[in-house]
Amino acid sequence: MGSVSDDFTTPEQADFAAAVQTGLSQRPRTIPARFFYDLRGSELFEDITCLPEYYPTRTETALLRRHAADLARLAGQGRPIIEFGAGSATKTPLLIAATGASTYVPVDISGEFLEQSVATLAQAHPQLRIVPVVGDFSRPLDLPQLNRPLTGFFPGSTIGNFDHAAAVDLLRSFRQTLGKDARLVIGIDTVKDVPVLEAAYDDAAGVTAAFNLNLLHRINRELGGTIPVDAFEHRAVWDAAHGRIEMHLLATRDVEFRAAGQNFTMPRGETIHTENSHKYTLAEARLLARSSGWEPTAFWTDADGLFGLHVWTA
Ligand code: AVI
Repeated sequence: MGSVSDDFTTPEQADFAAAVQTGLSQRPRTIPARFFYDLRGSELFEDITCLPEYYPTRTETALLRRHAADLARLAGQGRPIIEFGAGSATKTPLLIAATGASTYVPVDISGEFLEQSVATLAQAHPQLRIVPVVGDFSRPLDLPQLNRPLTGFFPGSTIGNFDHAAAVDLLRSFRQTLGKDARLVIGIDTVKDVPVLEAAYDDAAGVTAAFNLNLLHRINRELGGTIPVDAFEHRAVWDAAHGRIEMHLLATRDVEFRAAGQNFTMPRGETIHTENSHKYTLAEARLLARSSGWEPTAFWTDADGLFGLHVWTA
């Protein structure tokens, strides 16, 4: 019998297998949220962003549109934009147009995903210089030669998927990567009424449920899993103590299965914790900026206070 790294040959598969082995063996059981995003998971996430209950995407997009003139003034005009993540076909062009950037540097760990989004952007903006960087943006990066200072872009409240300590580390590392006089345009979801929050993560059409359950299908597809997916249900609950929505997969009966070369048993009622999505009040968001070496410069929200768009200065 080979070890896990022999059985699951690509580095991505070995990483996934190791995370599943460790995560399903501990209590509470967890699988890190980054494993949601295989091809199917990425498609489902795109569908989530269009759901009526999922307010973040359309609210942030409207804020980028409404505050184009403010962004031109405060986010740094004509600077190269470094986006942490492969970029969104809608939001990225809005920031580029607002600030008049002529160079765009998307940073993503997945070369394939990066290629796709670069191709879409290049077609729509033939005059834009696009310099994709394949790399892990959670570590300080060496960027190509660029005209400094730089403006970073981290939309979507992706910061919310990191625990507080990890969020501070990440934002510090952005600061280091971006360098002197940098600006960061960052979208951060706000704390709001619990029913609104829970509906955003448990929509009526069941798309978020499918996104969560896809993680189990992915284990079955890629790691020789025998998980009876029909025995699991999606749960999304607001945890007031931590200020976050937690997503779980709940076993609705006793189950036994194999995954990543190991046997697991789970009694009915136990869950696998799959994601945290932290929400920040304005005061908490400012504290997050200052604890990670940034100075909060500007903040905009919509009439209902559903989402926050911030500009920070290094
Ligand atoms: C990517 N991230 C910011 C999303 C969020 O809202 O935390 C992921 C997501 N999970 C369920 N719905 C959306």
